[in-house]
Amino acid sequence: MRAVPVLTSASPAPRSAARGGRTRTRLLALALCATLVSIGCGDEETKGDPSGADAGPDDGEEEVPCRAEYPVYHEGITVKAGELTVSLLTVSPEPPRQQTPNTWMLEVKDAAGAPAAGFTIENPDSYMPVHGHKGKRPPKVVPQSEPGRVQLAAIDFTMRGPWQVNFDVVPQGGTAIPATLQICVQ
Ligand SMILES: [Cu+2]
Repeated sequence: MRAVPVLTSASPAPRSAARGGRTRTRLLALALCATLVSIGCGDEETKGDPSGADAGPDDGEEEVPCRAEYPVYHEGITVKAGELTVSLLTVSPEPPRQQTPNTWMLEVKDAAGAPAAGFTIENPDSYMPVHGHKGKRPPKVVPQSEPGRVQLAAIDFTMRGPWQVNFDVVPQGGTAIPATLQICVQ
């Protein structure tokens, strides 16, 4: 049994376990950089603290360029949620911007292409997958009088780069369907 404490003290396992999620995120970001050969990524290794001593959820995170699946806002960005289709009608500011409240208008249509009725949008949030952090606070859902429309207000993006806006679409009498809009924040 003498070997056990020796192994424990010599092993980095406890530290790794405590920071597992963050380490995975950092590795993912580095892997993306390696495949993209993109600018700015090299800084992660030199400037970033490999011991992971950064204090906050996005303090000291390097900017990451947007890949093709994170488009700059344009007309026609949609996501399916079961039978329903959610379109991103307008964004303000345009393009979406960091560190300011963003307001998005969504339009939800049914399978026949008509404005959907009786649905709700719930649990909205903004999330930056490459760093594994959210915005400072979740957006607000603002119901609209026009059929099929709902506004997401005060969407928070803490930095530039590829972001997701996630929410549940709950059809009338149905169960929640998770949906994600991916967009490049300027
Ligand atoms: Cu970030």
